[in-house]
Amino acid sequence: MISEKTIDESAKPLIDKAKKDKVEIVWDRFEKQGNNCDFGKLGICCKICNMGPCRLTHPSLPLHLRVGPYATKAIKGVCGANYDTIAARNLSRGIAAGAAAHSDHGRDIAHTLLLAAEKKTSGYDINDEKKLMTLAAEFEIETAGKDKHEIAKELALAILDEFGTIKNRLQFIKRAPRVRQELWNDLGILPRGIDREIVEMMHRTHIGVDNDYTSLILQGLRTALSDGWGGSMVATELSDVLFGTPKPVMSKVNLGVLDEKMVNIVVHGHEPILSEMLAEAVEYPELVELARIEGADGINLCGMCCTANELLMRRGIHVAGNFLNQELAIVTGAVEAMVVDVQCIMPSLGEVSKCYHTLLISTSPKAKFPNAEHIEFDEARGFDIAKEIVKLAILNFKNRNPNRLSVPSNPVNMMAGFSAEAIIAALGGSLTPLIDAIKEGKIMGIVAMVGCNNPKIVQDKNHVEMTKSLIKNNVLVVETGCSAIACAKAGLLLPDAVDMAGEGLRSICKPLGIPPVLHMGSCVDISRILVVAASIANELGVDISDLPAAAAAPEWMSEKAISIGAYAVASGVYTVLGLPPAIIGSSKVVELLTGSAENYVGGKFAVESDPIKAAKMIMEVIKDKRKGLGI
Ligand code: SF4
Ligand code: MSK
Repeated sequence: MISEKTIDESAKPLIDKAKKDKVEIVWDRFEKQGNNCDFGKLGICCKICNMGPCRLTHPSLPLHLRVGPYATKAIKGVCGANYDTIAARNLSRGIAAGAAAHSDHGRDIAHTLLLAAEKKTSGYDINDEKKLMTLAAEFEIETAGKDKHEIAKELALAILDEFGTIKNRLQFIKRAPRVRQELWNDLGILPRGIDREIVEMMHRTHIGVDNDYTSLILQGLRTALSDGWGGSMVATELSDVLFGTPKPVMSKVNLGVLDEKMVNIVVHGHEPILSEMLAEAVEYPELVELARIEGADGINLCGMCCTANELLMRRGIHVAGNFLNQELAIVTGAVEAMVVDVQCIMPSLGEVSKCYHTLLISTSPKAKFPNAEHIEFDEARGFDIAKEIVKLAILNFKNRNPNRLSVPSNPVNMMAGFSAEAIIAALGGSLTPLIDAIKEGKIMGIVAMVGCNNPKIVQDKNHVEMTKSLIKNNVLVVETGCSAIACAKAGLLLPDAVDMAGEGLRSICKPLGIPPVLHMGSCVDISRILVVAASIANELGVDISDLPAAAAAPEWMSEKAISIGAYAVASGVYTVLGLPPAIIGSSKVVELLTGSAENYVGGKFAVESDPIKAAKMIMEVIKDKRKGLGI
């Protein structure tokens, strides 16, 4: 049943159409999987060395896996690793992979800034000089008598140094409250270098290295912190320098943003580097004219997943959808080119695009796809490559099959662009009005709603229901990634959505003309949320863990989401997951992450798949924190 797959009205007819067109999409493959591997779900299988793969028996395994020919009697791996070591190693490796993805994205942006500073690119320059100067001051770069390119070069080099092993302390850590920095230092989880923590995590999880689950998890938290306060923050801040710091902007969202009469180009993935050039190229007069010659009304650029969020935040470019919408965009039969870079791009897209006329174009040297055309991106020729891609899309317009064309109508209006700077500007220049509203109880607290879609959950349902419940209880919700797109599709990212909010929250948002749910950007932009949380804590003279704040990832699926959850907890934030990570085979790892973690770092995980119950759990924590602050 389609209602068990999605609540997105623009997606529903296309799920039907995929079936009619005999195109296999994500829900079909999910169904074919049947039950997930029971050992995998519990996190008690290990394939770290070739004495395995090892799997351990467990009372919660189904009978046929405990008795009989497929059963295992082992309670330890061949090397002697127990439940706790195996579960902790698996989880920590997931954190390392997620942190690597975010941080390598950050490194690419830093590298682009360096090339732009050296004037070795085509199309890139310093866009936000104010942010450049703020960051230069933060990195103690002497600016007197230097031009912006010299300063940008020094900043890019200083930031590239954050990835290495010499400095021994990430610069952005200083943004956290001093008590938090001391706590991280005392626990031995203060991140030293971005690559260093990821590499050390991989080293520690090699066979026969770190075999103590607490020690593994602590290094997992340090690795995650090197993402949130390191790689992700680098990606956000330097993207702002290159492409501008977001300001409130109106846009449209859902698969209805595709236009039957236009050449449709969908950018999908995560990095703004190529997509920013494409946004310029679609306005290039010769290409606009070529589109007309080819019989189209014009060129329609729209986005998918976090590349969408990057373009939306800075340019108001329309958003076609979030993670589970990616194949459906092609199923419309109206997409001339889907241009992808890295992360969250389904390997199935090439197969799906073969069923229509869509060109799937991969662009990153790090990410190639079956059945895709590869046009490798190079910053030195950025604008030229973007024009080449747009031209290919235009020339593909004539290959559309009108009998396979079906674009949903009714895109939804939305507001985005809430960087930390934009929130402060909307509040009149400081966070004080927000802090006062929290103190007075008009705003009970702040919740960061983040993360993906997952076919295990009806698409968008938990993001939307949980958000609605929280705003009704006067909680300001800040969102990023696919969560923000989910709520945008449901109309929650509009100033009018204050009518769904409680009286207190409404009384704050309405006069400011802002929605009760603020879109803060892509997944790496969760670092913007950390900055706001740290600023509020600093203003109040408390730690982040004292704030009436929480985080939630109700439909998470990626390793990046594991890293995000881990740095939220390590930063002192109560974090509710809609689905459990694969650790439940180790009661000790579960207890550490959902219980005693709070004694160490002031934050902990909880798991609840019912969005209303999850919202209630968060409200309880928010009330407790308010009590703790005496407000
Ligand atoms: Fe098995 Fe140990 Fe090798 Fe893992 S590391 S596969 S538990 S022997
Ligand atoms: S894109 S990591 S599916 S949020 Fe950032 Fe969406 Fe999750 Fe990817």
